[in-house]
Amino acid sequence: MVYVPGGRTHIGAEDGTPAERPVFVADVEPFFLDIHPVTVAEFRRFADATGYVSEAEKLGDAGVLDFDTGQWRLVTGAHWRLPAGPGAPPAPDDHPVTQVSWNDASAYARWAGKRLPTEVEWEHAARGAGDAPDRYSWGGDALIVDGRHQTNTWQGAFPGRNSAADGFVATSPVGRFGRTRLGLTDMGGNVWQWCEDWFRSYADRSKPFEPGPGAEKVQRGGSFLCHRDFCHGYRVSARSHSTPDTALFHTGFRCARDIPGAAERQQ
Ligand SMILES: [Ca+2]
Repeated sequence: MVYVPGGRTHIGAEDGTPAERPVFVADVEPFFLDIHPVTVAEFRRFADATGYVSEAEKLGDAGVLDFDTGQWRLVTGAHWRLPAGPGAPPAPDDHPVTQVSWNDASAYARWAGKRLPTEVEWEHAARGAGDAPDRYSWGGDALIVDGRHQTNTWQGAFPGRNSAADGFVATSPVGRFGRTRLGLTDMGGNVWQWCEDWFRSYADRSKPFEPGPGAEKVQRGGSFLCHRDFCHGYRVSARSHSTPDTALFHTGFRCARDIPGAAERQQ
């Protein structure tokens, strides 16, 4: 894990989507954050040790995007071992685990003695724990630096033509892209990552909230499906959301951990 210093960070982007506004200031305590998303191999160790059965495995299907139409469909037999279904190759060990619901991610985190990050922690870390105004977590505003792709996203026309100019049609090995100034990777692109929070408007963030049926959890980071002209979800301020029982083949997670006594030491 990486030590993420505490500090004051502007959260959101006034030039982002409506969900990213209004920008607010947050004070964040130090914490540890996984260097990269939880991998298929790591999730397998959890499943083997505990006998855990994921929600997609219980339901018998999970969400896969049809690259040609851009439409999501439920594929029978898709789950974290076979993220695109039985007709496609199994998930490689060193890729981020996908087809895990928020509930699955939380169960893994508890087993590992960790927790999911809050979205404020996630953005604070993506901004280098230094309130960096950069659009992207690896710094700056460029997707290609010195001829190298900095992130695994969608190149070409969306939908219909995924040119995979970055080398990957779907997920990529963790650590391949986007090293940040804190040493984190995959904080933009590859897979969306579940956060602890319920998804709410920033304008309502201080108001009482009781999650009802259909309430959704926050996802951060963008994925291999994100196109710059559509969701552009790999910006540090971008947000997505889904119900906590939803499993999709472009969504994974990474874990955080508290530093005992950090809040007291910071005061
Ligand atoms: Ca790609």
